[in-house]
Amino acid sequence: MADVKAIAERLSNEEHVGKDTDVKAMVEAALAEGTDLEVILNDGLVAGMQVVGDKFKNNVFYVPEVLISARAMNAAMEVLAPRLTESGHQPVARVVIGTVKGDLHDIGKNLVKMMLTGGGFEVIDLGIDVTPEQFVAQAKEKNARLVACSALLTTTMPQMKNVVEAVKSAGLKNVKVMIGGAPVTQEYCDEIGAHGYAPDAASAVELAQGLLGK
Ligand code: B1M
Repeated sequence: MADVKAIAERLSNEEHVGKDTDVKAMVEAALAEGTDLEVILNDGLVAGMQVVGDKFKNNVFYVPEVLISARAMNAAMEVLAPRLTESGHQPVARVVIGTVKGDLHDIGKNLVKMMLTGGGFEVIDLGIDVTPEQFVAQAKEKNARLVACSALLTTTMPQMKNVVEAVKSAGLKNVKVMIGGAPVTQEYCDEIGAHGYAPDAASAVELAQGLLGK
């Protein structure tokens, strides 16, 4: 039986960060040995990304290390994802993510996307400059449970309020709106009636899980 904990360790250990080919090869080896797909995903990749998230929160890792670990996870997911799909595996939930209208900053949004993916969510990335209508249309079409909005400018933050209102007007009662970005605060979240705010990418995963009761 493959040692999937070694996959988590390779993803999140400071000495090994960046060895994306190693992580992919370890997942391939675990698959070849017939290791359960969910075990590889949850005890290997998701567990590893959780450690990465904790290290990021505690300033052990910075943005480059998180991006490198996430790249390794993505490389491994290329091998694992088709097998999971074949086996009928369901993601934790589907999330539609984007940077709001008028805003072109995407580094933080991409980190949140990668951490959510590492947390077992299926993330549909709408990119930057996303209108409230696009968030709603994609949430409906993809049957998403979460709409995740990022904003880095004080001038574009009000677009988050427009997203909250658009989701409400569309009658998407099961869809939660979560927000984040450097100028965004819990106070602002409460003011516009969004369901949740996370200050960083690791907290975004906990928030997403909490909002869906996972
Ligand atoms: Co611009 N920019 N920028 N910029 N930029 C800022 C944001 C600014 C603070 C710089 C400054 O003046 N000191 C300032 C905003 C001021 C304000 O509004 N109060 C600013 C400005 C003014 C501008 C322009 C208007 C400049 C101009 O053209 N005159 C212009 C606007 C363009 C536009 O969007 N329409 C502009 C352009 C750019 C670049 C294109 C050059 C580039 C963006 C490149 C890119 O993203 N692909 C850029 C950059 C890089 C920055 C800074 C330097 C860095 C932002 C960043 O990536 N941080 C920034 C100054 C700074 O922050 N020091 C600045 C790293 C990233 C990991 O952090 O995005 O905060 P962050 O994400 C964190 C959390 O916030 C959180 O998790 C992430 C990881 O922990 N998070 C979420 C983010 N989204 C979340 C969503 C969640 C939950 C958590 O749930 C959904």
